Amino acid sequence: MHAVVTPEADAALIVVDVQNDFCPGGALGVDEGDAVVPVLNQWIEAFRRAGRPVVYTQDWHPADHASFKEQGGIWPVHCVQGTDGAAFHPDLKVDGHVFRKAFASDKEGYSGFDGYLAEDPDAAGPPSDVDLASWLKQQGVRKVYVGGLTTDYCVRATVLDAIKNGFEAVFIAAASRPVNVEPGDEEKAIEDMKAAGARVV
Ligand code: VGL
Ligand code: ZN
Repeated sequence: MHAVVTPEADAALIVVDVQNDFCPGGALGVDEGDAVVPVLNQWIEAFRRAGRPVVYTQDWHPADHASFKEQGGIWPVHCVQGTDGAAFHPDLKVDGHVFRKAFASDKEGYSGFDGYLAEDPDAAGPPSDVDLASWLKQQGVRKVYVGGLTTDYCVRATVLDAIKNGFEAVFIAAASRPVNVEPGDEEKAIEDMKAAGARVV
Protein backbone atom coordinates (compact mmCIF):
# COMPACT_ATOMS: atom_id res chain seq x y z
CA MET A 1 0.00 0.00 0.00
CA HIS A 2 1.21 3.42 -0.93
CA ALA A 3 1.97 5.54 2.16
CA VAL A 4 0.29 8.89 2.62
CA VAL A 5 2.09 11.47 4.76
CA THR A 6 0.53 13.17 7.76
CA PRO A 7 -0.02 16.70 6.45
CA GLU A 8 1.91 19.43 8.25
CA ALA A 9 -0.02 22.39 9.70
CA ASP A 10 1.16 24.64 6.83
CA ALA A 11 0.58 22.16 4.00
CA ALA A 12 -1.96 21.98 1.19
CA LEU A 13 -2.62 19.39 -1.51
CA ILE A 14 -2.87 20.42 -5.17
CA VAL A 15 -4.72 17.90 -7.36
CA VAL A 16 -3.78 18.72 -10.94
CA ASP A 17 -6.17 18.21 -13.88
CA VAL A 18 -7.73 14.84 -13.00
CA GLN A 19 -10.19 15.33 -15.85
CA ASN A 20 -11.92 12.85 -18.15
CA ASP A 21 -10.03 14.00 -21.24
CA PHE A 22 -6.68 13.04 -19.66
CA CYS A 23 -7.95 9.57 -18.68
CA PRO A 24 -8.10 6.50 -20.95
CA GLY A 25 -10.86 7.03 -23.54
CA GLY A 26 -10.54 10.82 -23.29
CA ALA A 27 -9.44 13.23 -26.04
CA LEU A 28 -5.89 13.33 -24.64
CA GLY A 29 -6.03 10.17 -22.56
CA VAL A 30 -2.75 9.13 -20.98
CA ASP A 31 -1.77 5.58 -20.03
CA GLU A 32 -3.18 4.70 -16.60
CA GLY A 33 -4.40 8.27 -16.13
CA ASP A 34 -7.31 6.96 -14.08
CA ALA A 35 -4.92 5.01 -11.81
CA VAL A 36 -4.15 8.25 -9.98
CA VAL A 37 -7.75 8.51 -8.70
CA PRO A 38 -7.71 5.96 -5.84
CA VAL A 39 -4.23 7.13 -4.79
CA LEU A 40 -5.24 10.79 -4.77
CA ASN A 41 -8.46 9.99 -2.91
CA GLN A 42 -6.35 8.69 -0.01
CA TRP A 43 -4.28 11.87 0.02
CA ILE A 44 -7.41 14.00 -0.21
CA GLU A 45 -8.96 12.21 2.76
CA ALA A 46 -5.78 12.58 4.82
CA PHE A 47 -5.59 16.33 4.15
CA ARG A 48 -9.28 16.90 4.84
CA ARG A 49 -9.06 14.87 8.07
CA ALA A 50 -6.14 17.06 9.15
CA GLY A 51 -8.18 20.18 8.33
CA ARG A 52 -5.77 21.16 5.55
CA PRO A 53 -6.85 22.59 2.19
CA VAL A 54 -7.18 20.54 -0.96
CA VAL A 55 -7.35 22.47 -4.22
CA TYR A 56 -8.16 21.13 -7.66
CA THR A 57 -6.87 22.59 -10.89
CA GLN A 58 -8.91 22.27 -14.05
CA ASP A 59 -7.70 22.76 -17.62
CA TRP A 60 -10.54 24.95 -18.96
CA HIS A 61 -10.16 25.77 -22.65
CA PRO A 62 -12.41 27.64 -25.07
CA ALA A 63 -13.19 25.62 -28.24
CA ASP A 64 -10.58 27.63 -30.21
CA HIS A 65 -7.72 27.48 -27.72
CA ALA A 66 -4.22 28.28 -29.03
CA SER A 67 -2.83 24.93 -27.82
CA PHE A 68 -5.10 22.97 -30.20
CA LYS A 69 -3.73 21.62 -33.50
CA GLU A 70 -6.42 23.52 -35.45
CA GLN A 71 -4.91 26.77 -34.11
CA GLY A 72 -1.32 25.70 -34.69
CA GLY A 73 -0.76 24.12 -31.28
CA ILE A 74 0.33 20.57 -30.47
CA TRP A 75 -2.72 19.05 -28.78
CA PRO A 76 -6.01 17.57 -29.96
CA VAL A 77 -9.07 19.49 -28.77
CA HIS A 78 -9.43 18.72 -25.05
CA CYS A 79 -10.94 20.02 -21.81
CA VAL A 80 -13.35 22.39 -23.50
CA GLN A 81 -15.24 24.47 -20.93
CA GLY A 82 -18.47 22.85 -19.76
CA THR A 83 -17.98 19.54 -21.60
CA ASP A 84 -17.82 16.09 -20.03
CA GLY A 85 -14.17 15.85 -21.09
CA ALA A 86 -13.37 18.85 -18.91
CA ALA A 87 -15.20 17.38 -15.90
CA PHE A 88 -13.25 15.71 -13.10
CA HIS A 89 -13.03 11.92 -13.17
CA PRO A 90 -16.33 10.70 -11.68
CA ASP A 91 -14.58 8.73 -8.90
CA LEU A 92 -12.36 11.61 -7.77
CA LYS A 93 -13.33 12.88 -4.34
CA VAL A 94 -13.90 16.59 -4.87
CA ASP A 95 -13.80 18.36 -1.52
CA GLY A 96 -12.13 21.74 -1.93
CA HIS A 97 -11.77 24.77 -4.15
CA VAL A 98 -11.41 24.58 -7.93
CA PHE A 99 -8.91 26.76 -9.83
CA ARG A 100 -9.31 27.04 -13.61
CA LYS A 101 -6.56 27.82 -16.10
CA ALA A 102 -5.96 28.42 -19.81
CA PHE A 103 -9.51 29.72 -20.22
CA ALA A 104 -8.63 32.50 -22.72
CA SER A 105 -8.15 31.52 -26.40
CA ASP A 106 -4.71 33.07 -26.76
CA LYS A 107 -3.18 32.17 -23.39
CA GLU A 108 -1.42 28.87 -22.67
CA GLY A 109 -1.34 27.87 -19.03
CA TYR A 110 0.04 24.58 -17.86
CA SER A 111 0.70 25.61 -14.29
CA GLY A 112 -1.95 25.50 -11.59
CA PHE A 113 -0.50 28.87 -10.56
CA ASP A 114 -2.03 30.26 -13.78
CA GLY A 115 -5.36 29.22 -12.26
CA TYR A 116 -8.10 31.36 -10.79
CA LEU A 117 -10.74 30.37 -8.28
CA ALA A 118 -14.03 29.21 -9.78
CA GLU A 119 -16.45 30.58 -7.20
CA ASP A 120 -19.25 28.63 -8.85
CA PRO A 121 -17.88 25.40 -10.38
CA ASP A 122 -21.28 24.85 -12.07
CA ALA A 123 -20.85 28.04 -14.13
CA ALA A 124 -19.15 27.39 -17.47
CA GLY A 125 -17.50 30.77 -18.10
CA PRO A 126 -14.23 32.25 -16.92
CA PRO A 127 -13.47 32.13 -13.18
CA SER A 128 -12.92 34.93 -10.64
CA ASP A 129 -9.76 37.05 -10.30
CA VAL A 130 -8.47 35.21 -7.20
CA ASP A 131 -5.22 33.48 -8.19
CA LEU A 132 -3.95 30.26 -6.63
CA ALA A 133 -0.77 31.66 -5.00
CA SER A 134 -2.68 34.47 -3.25
CA TRP A 135 -5.37 32.10 -2.08
CA LEU A 136 -2.87 29.60 -0.66
CA LYS A 137 -0.90 32.33 1.12
CA GLN A 138 -4.12 33.64 2.62
CA GLN A 139 -4.67 30.17 4.12
CA GLY A 140 -1.20 30.20 5.69
CA VAL A 141 0.09 27.55 3.31
CA ARG A 142 3.87 27.29 2.92
CA LYS A 143 4.23 23.79 1.56
CA VAL A 144 2.36 22.11 -1.27
CA TYR A 145 2.05 18.46 -2.23
CA VAL A 146 1.32 18.05 -5.93
CA GLY A 147 -0.01 15.11 -7.92
CA GLY A 148 -2.24 14.45 -10.92
CA LEU A 149 -2.07 14.70 -14.72
CA THR A 150 0.22 15.07 -16.42
CA THR A 151 3.66 14.69 -14.84
CA ASP A 152 5.57 16.23 -17.75
CA TYR A 153 3.24 19.21 -18.40
CA CYS A 154 0.85 20.53 -15.80
CA VAL A 155 2.22 18.78 -12.72
CA ARG A 156 5.80 19.79 -13.58
CA ALA A 157 4.77 23.39 -14.31
CA THR A 158 2.79 23.58 -11.06
CA VAL A 159 5.71 22.28 -8.97
CA LEU A 160 8.18 24.69 -10.60
CA ASP A 161 5.82 27.65 -10.12
CA ALA A 162 5.14 26.67 -6.51
CA ILE A 163 8.86 27.00 -5.83
CA LYS A 164 9.05 30.31 -7.75
CA ASN A 165 6.21 31.59 -5.58
CA GLY A 166 8.12 30.70 -2.40
CA PHE A 167 6.39 27.44 -1.45
CA GLU A 168 8.13 24.21 -0.55
CA ALA A 169 7.01 21.60 -3.08
CA VAL A 170 6.64 17.84 -2.93
CA PHE A 171 5.89 15.78 -6.05
CA ILE A 172 3.74 12.70 -5.39
CA ALA A 173 4.99 10.17 -7.93
CA ALA A 174 2.37 7.48 -7.30
CA ALA A 175 -0.40 10.04 -7.81
CA SER A 176 0.85 11.23 -11.22
CA ARG A 177 1.15 9.94 -14.80
CA PRO A 178 2.94 11.40 -17.84
CA VAL A 179 1.82 12.04 -21.41
CA ASN A 180 5.36 11.32 -22.74
CA VAL A 181 5.08 13.15 -26.08
CA GLU A 182 8.74 12.16 -26.45
CA PRO A 183 10.11 9.06 -24.73
CA GLY A 184 11.85 10.06 -21.50
CA ASP A 185 9.78 13.19 -20.88
CA GLU A 186 8.59 11.83 -17.53
CA GLU A 187 12.14 11.25 -16.24
CA LYS A 188 13.22 14.63 -17.54
CA ALA A 189 10.31 16.33 -15.77
CA ILE A 190 11.18 14.63 -12.48
CA GLU A 191 14.82 15.73 -12.87
CA ASP A 192 13.67 19.30 -13.55
CA MET A 193 11.49 19.32 -10.44
CA LYS A 194 14.30 17.93 -8.28
CA ALA A 195 16.82 20.38 -9.70
CA ALA A 196 14.46 23.24 -8.78
CA GLY A 197 14.40 21.99 -5.19
CA ALA A 198 11.29 19.82 -5.09
CA ARG A 199 11.15 16.72 -2.95
CA VAL A 200 9.77 13.48 -4.41
CA VAL A 201 7.66 11.01 -2.46
C1 VGL B 1 -2.05 19.23 -19.99
C2 VGL B 1 -1.55 18.97 -22.20
C3 VGL B 1 -2.42 19.97 -22.54
C4 VGL B 1 -1.87 18.78 -18.58
C5 VGL B 1 -2.93 20.24 -20.31
O1 VGL B 1 -2.81 18.92 -17.77
O2 VGL B 1 -0.78 18.28 -18.27
N1 VGL B 1 -1.36 18.61 -20.94
N2 VGL B 1 -3.10 20.61 -21.59
ZN1 ZN C 1 -4.75 21.80 -22.08
